[in-house]
Amino acid sequence: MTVLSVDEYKAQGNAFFKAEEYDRAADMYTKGLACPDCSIAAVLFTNRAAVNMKREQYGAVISDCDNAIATDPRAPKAYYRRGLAHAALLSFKEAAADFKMLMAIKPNDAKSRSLFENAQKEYKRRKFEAALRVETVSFFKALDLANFTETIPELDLAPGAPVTLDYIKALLDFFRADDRTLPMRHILQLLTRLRETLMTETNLVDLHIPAEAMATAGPRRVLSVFGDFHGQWYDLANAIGRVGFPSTEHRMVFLGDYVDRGSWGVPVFLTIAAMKLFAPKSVIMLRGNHETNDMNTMFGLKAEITQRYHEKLSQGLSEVFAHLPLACLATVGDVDRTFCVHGGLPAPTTKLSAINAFSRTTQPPSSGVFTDLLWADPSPAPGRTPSSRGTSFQFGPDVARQFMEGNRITQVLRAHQMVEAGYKHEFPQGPKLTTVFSAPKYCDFNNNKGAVAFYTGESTGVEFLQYEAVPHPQRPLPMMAANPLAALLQQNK
Ligand SMILES: [Mn+2]
Repeated sequence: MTVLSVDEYKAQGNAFFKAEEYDRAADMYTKGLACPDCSIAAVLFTNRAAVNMKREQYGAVISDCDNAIATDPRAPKAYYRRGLAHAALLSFKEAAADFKMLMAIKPNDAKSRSLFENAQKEYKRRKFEAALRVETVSFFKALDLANFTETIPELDLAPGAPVTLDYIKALLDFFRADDRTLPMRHILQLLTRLRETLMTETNLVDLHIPAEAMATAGPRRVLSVFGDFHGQWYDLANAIGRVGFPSTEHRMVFLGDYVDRGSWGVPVFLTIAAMKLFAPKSVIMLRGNHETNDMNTMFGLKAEITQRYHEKLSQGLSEVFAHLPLACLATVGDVDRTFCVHGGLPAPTTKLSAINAFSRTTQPPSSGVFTDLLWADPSPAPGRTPSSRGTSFQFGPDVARQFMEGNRITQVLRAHQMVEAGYKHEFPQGPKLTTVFSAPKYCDFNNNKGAVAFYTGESTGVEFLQYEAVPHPQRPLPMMAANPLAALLQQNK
């Protein structure tokens, strides 16, 4: 292997960064930092922070910037990136402190001042809101369907009338045609029913596909498992077109992160909701870390609602999100006990029964089983190590093995991370744990494929369907309008 000079590692890292090959860019900067004569450590740390910003690993951005600042206490880009990462983690007080330093370093820079003022404003606003927080009347009590008269006849659900396959097709046609905004009346009808259905489910849902059902199905799909869609409705519609609709024979598990980032979070969530209402026992909708108030404020859903829907819808969706179950145990053909979850695994000694032992109808706490299920990531490093996201942990193959053996789980399917091929086997030496990501060309600036995990009646193990992104109308990303800090995060500048 050729050993490069520090400057060559930097140049190569920058070239990979420009080519959007972020893992290889980070690798070059890391190698540069390991050089014994490294004289540009602050630059390399700051550049690696930019890579981690792209990878949405805000905890890692902060630690890289900490290191850069320790080497060069007046490195403006380090304060800038650390400030943005703090904002992404909703630590606006820390963000404001970083932007204040930036102002001190660049006294006549208007942009630094505006960053500081925005962070401080957001910090004060949140403090004020927290102080005012009182029991609010449920969205479902406060809003009367009779006040919303605009209807689309083929989408009007009379009380007691079931959601049919024709309804789902009409809903898909509606969203597809001219990128239309669904009237509140129909949103309320769907959300009211979805909330009631979700209330009957436990935190950990059982989904049993007996061997006889596999034999009867033959080459047809019996189970499809979808990862993040993040508001990419056109890609969701494409994926459904490829795998088919749900039915009593074709079960579906959605691993969460329906909203934020993309421009069509509300349509993604409502389309999946309609499929669940059509086949409630066959379609399982899990909660992702983006089905939470903090994420929705910063990453776009709230802005999407402000731009296109009734302002109160934020509260309504928040209430429904809080009823989404947190994990699913799918027994496929009486053999594969597949644990489905958005993020990852909790502490290795956790029993499955512990997942049902708390109330989920809140925002996730700062740590514990609830938070690990939504936020944790796998890592080749053994044990539980600090997460580069700043929330929950990374867990190694040893942790996964212990948790899986202790609960007789044969396989884990999780989402939460963009992967180039749309799916990725995280532990080549075992145990079987696979990331599934269903949003191709994520955020319109990555080059990844999307994938859906599936079993047919003839599958001897999980299979994957990969697909490319499909065209979508041009609509400014809602995050750009959320606030100036969110806009910078979206651009990853
Ligand atoms: Mn996620």
